[in-house]
Amino acid sequence: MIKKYRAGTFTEAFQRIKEELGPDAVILQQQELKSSRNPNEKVEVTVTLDDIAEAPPPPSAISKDTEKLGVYNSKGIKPVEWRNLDSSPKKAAPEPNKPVNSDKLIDCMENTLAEVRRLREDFAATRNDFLEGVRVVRDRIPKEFSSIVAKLSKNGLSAQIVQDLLAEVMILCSANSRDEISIREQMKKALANRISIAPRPRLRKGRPLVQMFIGPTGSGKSGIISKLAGRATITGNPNVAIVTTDCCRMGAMEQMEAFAAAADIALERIYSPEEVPEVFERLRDKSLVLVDTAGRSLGNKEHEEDIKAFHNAIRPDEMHIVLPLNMRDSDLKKSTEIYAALKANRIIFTKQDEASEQGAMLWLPIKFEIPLSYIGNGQSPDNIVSAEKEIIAEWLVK
Ligand SMILES: Nc1nc2c(ncn2[C@@H]2O[C@H](COP(=O)(O)OP(=O)(O)O)[C@@H](O)[C@H]2O)c(=O)[nH]1
Ligand SMILES: [Mg+2]
Repeated sequence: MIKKYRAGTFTEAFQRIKEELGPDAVILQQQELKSSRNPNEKVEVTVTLDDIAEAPPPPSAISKDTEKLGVYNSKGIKPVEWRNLDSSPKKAAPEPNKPVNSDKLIDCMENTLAEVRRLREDFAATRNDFLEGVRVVRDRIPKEFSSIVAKLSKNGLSAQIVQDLLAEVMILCSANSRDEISIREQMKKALANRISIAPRPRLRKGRPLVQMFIGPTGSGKSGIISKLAGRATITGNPNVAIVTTDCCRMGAMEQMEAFAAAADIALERIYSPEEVPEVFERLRDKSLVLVDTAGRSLGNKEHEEDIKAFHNAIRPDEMHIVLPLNMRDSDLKKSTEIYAALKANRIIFTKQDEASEQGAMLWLPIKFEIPLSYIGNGQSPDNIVSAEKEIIAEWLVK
């Protein structure tokens, strides 16, 4: 039920509503009448008794000039002060689409700024605590171990890995055998236990072992291939062939052709995956086939698709990612992520001789669960080593 009450003042109207409908009346709307023919009707109040959900306060709680009736909106209940509305100043209801009050906006911005300042102070305090923690940890390292810890940190191994290694070595080196040589030897053992090495490739009869090499431009792929081919012929296996898919880049082909001719090694060029079966049919009697590829900038999707297509056609026994050890850690991670997705299952580091940090030889294979196969350590044809735990551990403690 909806009812409208007209009166000279809101007080009169509310008085009548209270008398007729009692405290359960719900005010839906109240308005001043702009043009009324009856001079005694200046206001109009619309009420209902329908959607009451909460009992109003008991009559004893109603004071004379602040009488609390239930004043509700249609969605819920809002007890409001039942005042003499004619005498109290009217509060303007917020109008939709009206610009936000600029004082409120300034208040809001000041609060946000205060919060940002507080967060900045919290962050500075946390950072100081952290640095203090690092200093305390360093100070707590027995001084006999500080030199080896400094070497590992200089080689780019994280504090967490170093701490882990140190914990093991401290247990292995009893208090009376903590001389520099013993600590170094125990550390090398702890490192060697963690270095991940791929099984040695095995040549077999009837079908060549196929090794494919991928990696960024200039990482040393062709260099590794010529070193491996040279090493195979020198150690008595002349039955080696090189296949290259890097046929378009200026100078790349000429370089490989010159090497193959000088070393008397068979060289095949493959321009598209469709040519793979025919070329590999010709190489059926070889014992080792080394596949060179072109390198491109990171994230080149076309290049990734090419590698996938060649990989699917060749189906190599081993897929090696060739990475220069002097690359930044973040780039090593990005490259490995991309090439691991292209089914790489071996890591080769080149330019070991030029790298100021050797730590990636430990953490990268662990992080991606891809073992190391070879290390290139110079530009001469014999600057290649099959990855060996002891050799790498030695580099890491230098
Ligand atoms: N110092 C050093 N230079 C290397 C090594 N491996 C490759 N290089 C050099 O890196 C450059 C690029 O090598 P290359 O094999 O053509 O890279 P590719 O583009 O991946 O085939 C050449 O100048 C190589 O001599 C290495 O182990 N040590
Ligand atoms: Mg090359």
